[in-house]
Amino acid sequence: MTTTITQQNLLERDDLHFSLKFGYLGLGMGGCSIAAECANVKTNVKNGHFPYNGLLINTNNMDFEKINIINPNIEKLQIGNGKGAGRDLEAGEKAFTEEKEKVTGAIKKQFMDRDFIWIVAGLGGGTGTGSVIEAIKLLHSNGFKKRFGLILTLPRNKEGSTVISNALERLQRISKAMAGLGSIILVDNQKLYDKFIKENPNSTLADYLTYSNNFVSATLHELNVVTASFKPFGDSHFDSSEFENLLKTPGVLSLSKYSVKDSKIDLGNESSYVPEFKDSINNGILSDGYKLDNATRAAASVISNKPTAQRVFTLGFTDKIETIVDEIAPLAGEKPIATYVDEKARGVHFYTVFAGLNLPTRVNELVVENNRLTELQDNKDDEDDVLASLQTFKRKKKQVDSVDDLDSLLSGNSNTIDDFESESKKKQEDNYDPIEDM
Ligand SMILES: Nc1nc2c(ncn2[C@@H]2O[C@H](COP(=O)(O)OP(=O)(O)OP(=O)(O)O)[C@@H](O)[C@H]2O)c(=O)[nH]1
Ligand SMILES: [Mg+2]
Repeated sequence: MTTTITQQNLLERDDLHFSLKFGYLGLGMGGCSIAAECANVKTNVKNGHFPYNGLLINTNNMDFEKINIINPNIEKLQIGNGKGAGRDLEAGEKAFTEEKEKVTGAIKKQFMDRDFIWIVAGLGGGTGTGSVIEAIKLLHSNGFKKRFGLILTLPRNKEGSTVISNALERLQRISKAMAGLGSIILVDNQKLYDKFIKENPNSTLADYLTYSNNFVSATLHELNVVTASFKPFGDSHFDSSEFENLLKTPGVLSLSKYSVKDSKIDLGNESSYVPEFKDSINNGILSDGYKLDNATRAAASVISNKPTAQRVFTLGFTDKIETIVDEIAPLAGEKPIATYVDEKARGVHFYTVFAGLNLPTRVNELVVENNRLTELQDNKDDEDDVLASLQTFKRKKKQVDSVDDLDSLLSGNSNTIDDFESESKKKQEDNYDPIEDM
């Protein structure tokens, strides 16, 4: 599967550096799958074959078997009964809390030397979603204060009301605590899925999940490499410590990338790159629908090979990029623009990061979808009410107007209310089969 993001073959090179040593704490099936993929990144760099590590926590033992682990620095920890939390938030939370000491020990052991930890969970299930708040509290109070962020997936519309309401319940609580956390990266499964099935109509959901997990992994690794590896061109610079500050900024992080052929950029003609660069910012990589003018920090990095850099990275060009970022995020306290030379680059690559954002409009959409499903359920309940009211229906007793009728009444052969009641009782019996009774 191809990801357009690794055009520079970053994984095959041995001449790269990393800004931060990431540790990935995966919670639940989705969280563990993404965390493993991110921690599996393997490079040719000496003493950096596996620059990241991971701790995978799940209540479902079998799920660990489904995860592809190539990095020996990834540990697994089973909590709860080994059978999963069955989309039950409380069960997931309980499993985590009950084994807090074991988890704390594993976290300290695994992440001691890490610069930054990502808590990763797929929102919507029982284990990951149920334990994410406890995991936040645990890192916060065990030496990782302000040194961790969240990677959370947002469910697709068709995943059902339990999944959507689980996700919204925890998002609501997380959003209230956002000021005390590092950055949050949202992976919008609906957005990535729509794009994926359009391009791969014959693929499966499992293919999509693999693709999306690779995509998240490549995005984070690429950003981490870009900020540390390449020679700044000119005096503007965006370095590892600034990258770290971005990640530590409370609020949601929006990431974007735009790659274009070297020859396409024509400085005499802004339409050769400006509209597409702006679009890339609004479309984001992993999620979109942000009010970017709320950003408290922003950064843009542009990379090309030397001949292109000498032609393109003029004062006029960096001024243009700076103006665009400034117009989009006027309130950002810092917004460094940096240009770099990567001798091996093919094409020109624009990366932007906007930090300190509020939740995106996708969350609104999920609330609307949740309300629609609740309303549907209410209407369904109304139908059930019709049945229930039918059960309470009482037929008026027949007027006794002849001797025959009186006889039948006395003999118990009449078709009266009692019959109806015994009928409905029968219908409530366990083995009652409505089809047989038709
Ligand atoms: N991008 C991506 N999303 C995933 C993946 N697996 C699950 N998800 C999303 O995460 C949500 C939660 O699912 P799981 O992670 O399987 O749930 P869990 O935390 O294991 O919870 P329980 O199984 O209920 O104990 C799903 O509804 C999906 O939207 C994955 O591999 N990649
Ligand atoms: Mg599970």
